[in-house]
Amino acid sequence: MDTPIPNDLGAFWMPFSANRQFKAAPRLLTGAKDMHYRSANGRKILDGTAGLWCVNAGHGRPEITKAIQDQAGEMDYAPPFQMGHPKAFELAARLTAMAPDPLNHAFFTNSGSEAVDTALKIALAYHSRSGAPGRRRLIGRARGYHGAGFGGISVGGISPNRTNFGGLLPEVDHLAHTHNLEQNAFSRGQPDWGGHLAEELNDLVALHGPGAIAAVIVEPMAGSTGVLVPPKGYLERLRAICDAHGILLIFDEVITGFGRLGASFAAARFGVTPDIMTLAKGLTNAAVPMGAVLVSGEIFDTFMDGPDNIIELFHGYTYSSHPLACAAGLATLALYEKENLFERAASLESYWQSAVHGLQGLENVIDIRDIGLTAGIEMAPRDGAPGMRGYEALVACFEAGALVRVTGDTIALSPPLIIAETQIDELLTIVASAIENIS
Ligand code: PXG
Repeated sequence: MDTPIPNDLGAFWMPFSANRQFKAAPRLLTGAKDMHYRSANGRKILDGTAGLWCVNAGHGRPEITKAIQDQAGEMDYAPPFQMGHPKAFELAARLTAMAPDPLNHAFFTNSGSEAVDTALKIALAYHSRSGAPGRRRLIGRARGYHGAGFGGISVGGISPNRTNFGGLLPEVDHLAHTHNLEQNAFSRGQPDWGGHLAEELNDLVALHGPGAIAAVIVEPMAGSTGVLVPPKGYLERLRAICDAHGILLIFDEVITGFGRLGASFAAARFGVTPDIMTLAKGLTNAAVPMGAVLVSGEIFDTFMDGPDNIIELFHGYTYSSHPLACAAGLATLALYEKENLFERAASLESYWQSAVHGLQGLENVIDIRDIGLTAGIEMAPRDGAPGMRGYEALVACFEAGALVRVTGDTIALSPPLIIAETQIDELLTIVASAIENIS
């Protein structure tokens, strides 16, 4: 029997959505298991986006469900300020054990946006406390997405996310993005061209002086603006320039963490370790909201120098390290390990790459890019109607039984890491026929 559809969609102000367009023709999801959603009218929808880049272990995993249920029965909530509960410490220990050295300490938040704001505040406070209070400038990158908080939209580089919201944070600059169709269209994996773009950071150091920049924040692979894969040598160069000038490097791994790129983190895949890392999404397989900020021992220790009875960082949230989120996180990390899901993603990468690049040659497709289990398939915008081809592709895929994500006219794919090769074929067949049917 079909699940009843709510008859009044008016009250809910939907986030990052065209509310009126959606409510005129709603796409409601009412169930999820493994690789599939179920729509309100009972159709099975293949999940090509792991929800929103977050359900890395697939939907409805019983181990995670049970851990959340058990925790809810045992203790629903514990205050995180001046109190603790065991799973928070356990999760921090497990998470930092997975992360590259020296990222040895974890601060918990409830979302990626909060993780980013937390990371920026930690970076500023670190310099303040280590004798360099003049380091207040934050550097983001064009086309970067770092969540929806004021910190995140200030360092973020997506214009509609920034306009209408006042003056934002002062003392922010942006590096150029690395997307270049002329040089890099249809690159497989990391593009050859563009490593030199990191040198712009040197220009900003020269402009503002050697002691002005606190931190640089980048997504190692920019997800939201359409899977922008770092050019060869780019991240390495950023790291070297940061080191040369005492600038903290922050990797926003909200999307790239937890196996998405075929390794625990992008830092491990690319062999470049940041000083601070932001996480969310796959941390709990998205079953309970949670984010985290990992910091190096040196940063943490800088805060541990005053009297023992003084709070070291005046920052935190009511739901930091919420017991249900910690339970979900522990079960999720255990599942990743038990099923070797990061290795599985790595071993699927070449099959995935061939499948997505198989769409080259379709009408209007001007670029295909990939890394790990992600892909961006970019279509030329229709004259006078940018974004319409993308939206029509989303609707056509949904009607044909696949969930994809679009940003502008780029289709972004990021399936759960449990996807089978036959399901990769099915997903790409649906995407190809959607593109073929769009004028
Ligand atoms: N950083 C990055 C790199 C993200 O991708 C956030 C921070 C913010 O996380 P929260 O949990 O506050 O949403 C994100 C979120 C998309 C899309 O369509 C991506 C995100 C959110 C919404 C849509 O690509 N990523």
